[in-house]
Amino acid sequence: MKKISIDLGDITKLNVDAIVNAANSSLLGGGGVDGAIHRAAGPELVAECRTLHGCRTGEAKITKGYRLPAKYVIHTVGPIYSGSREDPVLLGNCYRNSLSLAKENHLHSIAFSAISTGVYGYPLEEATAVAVKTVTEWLDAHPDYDMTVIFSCFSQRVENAYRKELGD
Ligand code: AR6
Repeated sequence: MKKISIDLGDITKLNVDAIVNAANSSLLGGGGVDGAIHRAAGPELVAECRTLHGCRTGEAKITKGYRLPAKYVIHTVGPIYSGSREDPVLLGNCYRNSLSLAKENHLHSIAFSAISTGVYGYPLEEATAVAVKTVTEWLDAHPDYDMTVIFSCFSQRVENAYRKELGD
């Protein structure tokens, strides 16, 4: 069975153990996928987020999913694209730390939004390459752990980028 798949649509509809939010360092909500997740989860989500005292770029924190079909939300903060060598390192950290946090919580399915590719300005093809490489490496490093990964694509353009990168 393939461990990685692509879903074209709204991440808030996915029935998985965890969805990964492209948050900002306050963790108190925002626009884009962050706004959609908070709206769908309900006000209990921001209440729990307030107890977490923010999140640094590249790190990840977990909350319950509340009114979402997903059991948990993993909040990670992608880099604001600058064109520096740090960008792919920080973006890779988002994917790796989210997967490790999911495993620590005994979760077995995770859906990622395309972190940093909206408001944060990361060029889509470059970000997709980092996402696919980091997730593939993590899965290869944990062959005995059952984890399925969905790349949630909100537009055809994003889906095309993932299909190309995955060779589908
Ligand atoms: N489901 C799946 N993907 C979505 C959805 C959705 N419902 N809505 C948008 N996307 P962005 P960033 C895609 O801007 O670049 C927020 O204000 C979107 O098409 O949400 O990491 C935060 O609070 C794009 O491909 O996140 C931060 O301040 C991807 O999600 C800042 O934006 C990411 O776009 C984070 O910026």
